[in-house]
This record gives sequence, structure tokens and C-alpha cells, in this order.
Amino acid sequence: MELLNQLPPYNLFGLENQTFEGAKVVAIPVPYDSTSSYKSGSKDGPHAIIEASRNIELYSEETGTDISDIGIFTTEELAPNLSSPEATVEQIKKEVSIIAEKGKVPLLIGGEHTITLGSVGALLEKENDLSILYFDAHSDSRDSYLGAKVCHASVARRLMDLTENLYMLGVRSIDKESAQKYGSKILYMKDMHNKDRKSIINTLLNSLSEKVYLSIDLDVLDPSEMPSVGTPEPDGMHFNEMKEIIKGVLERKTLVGLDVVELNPIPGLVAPNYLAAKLIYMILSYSFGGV
Ligand SMILES: [Mn+2]
Repeated sequence: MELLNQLPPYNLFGLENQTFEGAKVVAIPVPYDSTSSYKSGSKDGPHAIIEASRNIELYSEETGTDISDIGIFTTEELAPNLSSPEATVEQIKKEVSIIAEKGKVPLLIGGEHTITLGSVGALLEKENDLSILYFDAHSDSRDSYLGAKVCHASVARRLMDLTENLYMLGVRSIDKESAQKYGSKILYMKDMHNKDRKSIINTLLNSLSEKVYLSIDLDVLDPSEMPSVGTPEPDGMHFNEMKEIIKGVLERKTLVGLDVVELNPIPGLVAPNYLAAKLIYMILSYSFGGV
């Protein structure tokens, strides 16, 4: 029975009548944070984002569009395989392969950053010319960390084992070896402060291939706007700056997948959760608003 007056359903953006078959975007909540080394809790991120997203205004005054009818299906939460991070990555890869095979856009809601490996691993098997745009305060580029080859601190390194087409934005924490090895793939936050947004967008448009995967570690944002992360790093990107850069890229490139990771909710503080949900909605608006 449906109540005469009921709150929006429990799914991303609280949308009625969503089906997998009819979806353009398929969201998978991944409540996984087993390799977190500092402050764990990002396994609670997906629930916090979905909860916040049910309160979002679906018309965007910024773009003049309402993209809630493109088909955005939210799956049940993925059960991580706690035997190893590799096993969880493999599970994600299988799920994302199914979504990508049907021509739909996978959206992972994290959870820790390690989950990106499953998503990108699946998409690279389908698209050989795919670029990854990686927003993160940290370069995540150690060959291993605390003995683990597959973990949040080495996820970018593992991605770079898979592809050369990875570009990082907003980094302000990196080890010396990685800085020497991967410096040319990184747009550091310190340099972004001195560049105008148009030139940043142009640099990215020239580097990225036609198809783009967006991986967003929310700690790329300044902790004043995004305190709810496991490893907050000062002097970060601002929400409007991030939106403008993503908009500039997606006006010219095709989004084939994305993830938004590392939200580590702080009890009683809902603004960062809402920001994360809104960010996802705006990314989909930039990508599908013209369709
Ligand atoms: Mn990260």
C-alpha cells in the first residue's frame, strides 16, 4: 500500500518509478572502508549521501534543467568481500561490467577510494581510449602502504599500472618518489591557486581523451567546506571552482563513469553530506542536461 502522503523513496535523489532497464545512470552504494589508515567511517558515506540527496531540488537554476527523468537507478548496497581489498575490487568490477555492457553509466558512491579500481578496471576492458580525471588532495601513488598493494593510499598507482591516461587535480600531499615520477600528470593545488579556471579547463581538454571517467575523492575540497573526510588536508579546492572545472570538461567530453568517495559523515553535521549529493546531481546535470 502507498500512503497518501509519503516521503520520497529511499534511493539516490528520492526518485519514483526507477528501473534498471530504463536507467541511463546506475548508482551502486559501496559501504567499504576496510583499508582506511587514519580515520575510518567512510563506509557510512553512501547512506549519508542518499539520505541527503532525497532533499535536493531537482530543477537546477544554475543550468536551467531538471535531469531527474534521464533514469537514475540505485542498486542495493554492495556487500564488500572482507577477505581482501582485491576481492572487493573484483566484485565491483563484475557489477560495473554488467552496467557498462548495457551502455549505462556506472556511478559508485563510496566508501573508500580503493573501490575506483573495480570501476575503472571494468570500463578499461570496454573502452580502450578512456581518460581518468582524478580529484584528490593526496596523490594515492605509493607502490604499497602498510604492506598493502591495493588500498586507498596506492589506488592511483594501481590505476597507472592499467593506463597512462590519468590526470590528477588538487593534490597537496605527495611523497617525494611519486612527485618525481608522476609530477607531469598532476595539477597541484598550489598551481591551481595561481591559474584562472579557463586555462585549467583548456589544459584538461587538451590532455583528456573523448571519453572521461571522473573519480572524486571529496578530500580534494577545502576542509572548511568538506570537513567530513578521513584525511582532511588544508588549502583545498572550493565547491564552485570544482563545479566550474567539471562543467567545462563535460561540455566537451563524454562521461562514461564516475565515483564520489571518502565521505566520512560527522554525526549531526549534514551540510557536507548534502554537498556531496548536490555535487553528484550537478555532474549529471552538466553531462546529461543537454540531452
Ligand atoms: Mn584518494
